[in-house]
Amino acid sequence: TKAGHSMDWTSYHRLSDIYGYLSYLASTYPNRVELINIGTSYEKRPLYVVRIFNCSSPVVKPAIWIDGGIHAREWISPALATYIIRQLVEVPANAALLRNVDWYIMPVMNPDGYEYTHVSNRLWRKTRSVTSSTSCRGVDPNRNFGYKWGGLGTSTNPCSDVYKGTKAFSEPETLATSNFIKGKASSIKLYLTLHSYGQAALIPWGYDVVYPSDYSDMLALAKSAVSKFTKYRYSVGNAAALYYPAAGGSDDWAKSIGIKYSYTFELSDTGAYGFLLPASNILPVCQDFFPALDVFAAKVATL
Ligand code: ING
Ligand code: ZN
Repeated sequence: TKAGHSMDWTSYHRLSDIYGYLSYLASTYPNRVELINIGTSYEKRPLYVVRIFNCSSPVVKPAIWIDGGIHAREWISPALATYIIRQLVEVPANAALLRNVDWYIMPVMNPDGYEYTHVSNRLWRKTRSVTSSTSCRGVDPNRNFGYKWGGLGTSTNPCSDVYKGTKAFSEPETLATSNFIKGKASSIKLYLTLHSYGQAALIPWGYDVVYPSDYSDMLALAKSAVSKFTKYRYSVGNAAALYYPAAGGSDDWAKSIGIKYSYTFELSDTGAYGFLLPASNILPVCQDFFPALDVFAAKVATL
């Protein structure tokens, strides 16, 4: 096509459209976009992180990490992650967001599960790895990160949707992601992971109703960010208190390695459609969310 890619935000897209868009951006905007292959999924799909930067000032800047698609069925999450990529890369009015901050965005952390929801089971949540059960596949990637792994809200049953896996980072997807983030951890000052649903900004710790010593700093920034939303109302609070205790989440792990500001965003809706959010909601959700990144970028620029 004329555009050079098949991506838009009026429908949900297959992985090939998303990955095609990432390579289009990397080849079209080589001075602002770097496409990084950080590893391979269980079913051998590439795992991609996009680095978005402004090369005019060569110093190492503080960085923001955003991931989507940890859970396969939460389609609004990769849709928002790719929208954020587009806004940062292709909309000149947003250039200020790149001035003092670098961005690492991984739109689909669990590509095998994402494709499985498109072709076989729309409500699949986990990875697609083979387990000790002959009939049940997959590990919950958001129970597989290596902080308090195996604690509350996790299962040893491979047939459970919150199966923790055989060990922390048993999944190639969580292992590659965590290794990449660890390698950049001194520059990454803020970790954002996009899920659905519920319209909430969840703050660690999630493994139990326990509050980090700097919780008030984390709460203040989250409240300031969601105050930018005009269409959808989000609740803000401790993940275990607002949702349920669940160990092995990515936000807890990011916090545990020293990334002070670490959040799970549960996007729209509040349950009417749940995971099956109609595609007509993609643009409204994305447009509502994007201004919150001003708040995060301004904070990170001071760190
Ligand atoms: N929600 C998260 C989950 O993994 C969560 C929310 C994580 C709550 C950790 C509390 C602690 O269960 C989704 N959408 O899966
Ligand atoms: Zn989720």
